Amino acid sequence: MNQQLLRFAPVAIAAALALTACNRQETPATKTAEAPAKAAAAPAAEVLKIGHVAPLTGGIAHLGKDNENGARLAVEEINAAGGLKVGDKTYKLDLVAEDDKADPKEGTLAAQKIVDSGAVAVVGHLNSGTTIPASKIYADANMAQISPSATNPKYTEQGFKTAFRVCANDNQQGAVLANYAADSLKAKTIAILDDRTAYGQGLADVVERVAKEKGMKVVAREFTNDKATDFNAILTKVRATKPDVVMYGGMDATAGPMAKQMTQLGIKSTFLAGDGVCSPEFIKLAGDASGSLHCSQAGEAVEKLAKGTEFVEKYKKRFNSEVQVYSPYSYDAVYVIADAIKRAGKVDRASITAAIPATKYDGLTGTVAFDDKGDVKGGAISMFKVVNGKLEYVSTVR
Ligand code: ABU
Repeated sequence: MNQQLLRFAPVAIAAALALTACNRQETPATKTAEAPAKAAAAPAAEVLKIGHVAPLTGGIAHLGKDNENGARLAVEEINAAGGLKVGDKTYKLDLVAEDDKADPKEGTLAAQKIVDSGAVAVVGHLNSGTTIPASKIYADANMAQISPSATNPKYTEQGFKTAFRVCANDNQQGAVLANYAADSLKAKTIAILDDRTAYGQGLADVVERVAKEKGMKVVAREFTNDKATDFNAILTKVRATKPDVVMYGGMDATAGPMAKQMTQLGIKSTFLAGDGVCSPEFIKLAGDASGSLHCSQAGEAVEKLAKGTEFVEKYKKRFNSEVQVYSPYSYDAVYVIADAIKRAGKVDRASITAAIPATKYDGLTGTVAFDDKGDVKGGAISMFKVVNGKLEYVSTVR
């Protein structure tokens, strides 16, 4: 069945077709949650599994844990409020968390584990490089996937009716970064580096295209990888071009040492980066070199959200750590799944997937609704700069 056609097919037809596909793949672990018709013969499951996948080991484990914490907070709140009432049953939610190590192959293995666990929907993954290959596995299982943080546009351009994201994407983010460099930083020249991941390279490509459209001169285009620690070779080449701005498409784990090495090499350029770098962890890693950073997040700044401060305090109390970037979005992703289950009145994967396109959920991050591809409607990009060792909000572009 053509996935693109399925997205646009009437919901009832899609649900019926998908339910058939889902039942074909039913595993012992999924039977009670997947087949309400059999509930009369056996007691309905009282636990409903929601998957979560992110890197929990490796250089960006702190970001993966942040995503997981946001989802866990929502699950705990729903359970503490009595669970999820669906018809005459009440379900407690159970978060099934997997580690994809930010690696595309591990991402597909983790996705298969989530499918096999009997989870009815999944929040994740964190990285575009894992989210995109995993999306085929969830699509084949007709399991709704909501990424809180994967920003590469390709994720929702594949036509999978199961793929959704609650943050903005890199077509938006890259354009905002390039416009900010030209209009706010008044940059005339820009050096662009990336880590060759789906996210890093994709974002850098958009920045390069829009920077050129804005009349900026791209004086260097270099790349590294997402495990590198020594950037002296490429930074020495960059230094020779004397750019007003150095833009990096990559994550905070590499950007921190990169910023330090820029300072050591005497590079005075403004450091510009996207959401993968725009975290408190970057400031810890870069230390005194963090002050050159201006960065974006692919959503509204948590301090600008009506219940943002309350969320930050709740999070700190529960996990004894600070919000990094996307926990507000993984928190909302769980509530979006819960909302879809309530509206569907059913707990099988197909019914949840069929209900999500009609979402209009007033969440922590704003009103969540999706366009035809599965991207959040009205996605915001927020700009920050580092001032006195803290991320300071600058502006939001919608
Ligand atoms: N959006 C930044 C980090 C996650 C990713 O898209 O790879």
